[in-house]
Amino acid sequence: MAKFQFSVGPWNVHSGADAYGPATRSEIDRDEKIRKFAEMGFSAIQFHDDDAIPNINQYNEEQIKEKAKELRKYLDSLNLKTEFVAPRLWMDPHTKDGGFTSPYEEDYEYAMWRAYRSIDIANILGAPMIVLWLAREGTLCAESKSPVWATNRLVESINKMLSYDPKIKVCIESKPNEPIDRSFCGTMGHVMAVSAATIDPSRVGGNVESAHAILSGLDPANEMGFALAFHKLFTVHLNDQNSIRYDQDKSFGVENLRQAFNQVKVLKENGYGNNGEYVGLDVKAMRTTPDENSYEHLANSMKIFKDLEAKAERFDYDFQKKCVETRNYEALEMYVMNLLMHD
Ligand code: GLO
Ligand code: MG
Repeated sequence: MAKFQFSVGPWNVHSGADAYGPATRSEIDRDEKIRKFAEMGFSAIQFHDDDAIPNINQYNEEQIKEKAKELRKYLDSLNLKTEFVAPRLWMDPHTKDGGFTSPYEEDYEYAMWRAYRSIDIANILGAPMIVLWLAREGTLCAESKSPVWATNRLVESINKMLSYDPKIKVCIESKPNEPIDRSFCGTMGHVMAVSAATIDPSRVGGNVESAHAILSGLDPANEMGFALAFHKLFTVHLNDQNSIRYDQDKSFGVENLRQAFNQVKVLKENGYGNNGEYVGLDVKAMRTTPDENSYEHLANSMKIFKDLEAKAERFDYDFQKKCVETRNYEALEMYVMNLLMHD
């Protein structure tokens, strides 16, 4: 069985600015972060289109491809793969009201331009898919957009991406809210339904982020299991989250170890990774973290994952079966507690 391989994005090391205060750490150069990720044992990098090509709006299609080729050389020199490219539509003034579901035609055209460019960049970097985190595809004012129209527009937009490139996969990262109030594609259930409505469902899947599932009031391992049942768990964004509040992106497992264990277990049980899927981390350092510990949350998340993997390895399926046969779920639960609490 393939060993789990890890991936991460440059945004996972950041300067600590939040909605209420400025940066608390110095900025680190993108290529320096990437070099450090390789040293830490990551196998692949996740990119926003404008992480790969900073100031992407200033360049034409050919220039973007040329710049992507330069980045590819750097990644090859470090023996790193690219997992995906994601159009960072939420940052641009054109898409302040969403892109694929913007009521303005010019914003829609711009969003599609960024999606096509992301596909071009993914092809050059050797990534099989683009990720759509649909940050602003929803409403701030509930009456401003029809959810029926918006859902159909989303399917239409994905169909255009699938037609633009016959091989590219489109992976939707669901999230119920933040920064938008009401998202059109909040859970894996939504993602699977959108996938089924496209012209090639086999190329449209999901990215389960632990924190996003928790924000939806759902269990992340169950969300992963649901997508796995349809062979559509294209990637994961592991992290943790204290209940339904602002999106926290805590280190994996620090808030709810049993829930984290079950995520590792469902991935392991279902051969996740055997088709080249990565264990993606989407974690942020706490704002108070000093410069010298800028990467610690990543190292911690990886260590917690690996330690839980070792626990999952020891999971006694015979005992589990016996407990189910006798309906002794108290014993099964205590077995899991003991497994997690003791060596
Ligand atoms: C925010 C998302 C974000 C995406 C990333 C890739 O809530 O989790 O980090 O995963 O931008 O599109
Ligand atoms: Mg994410």
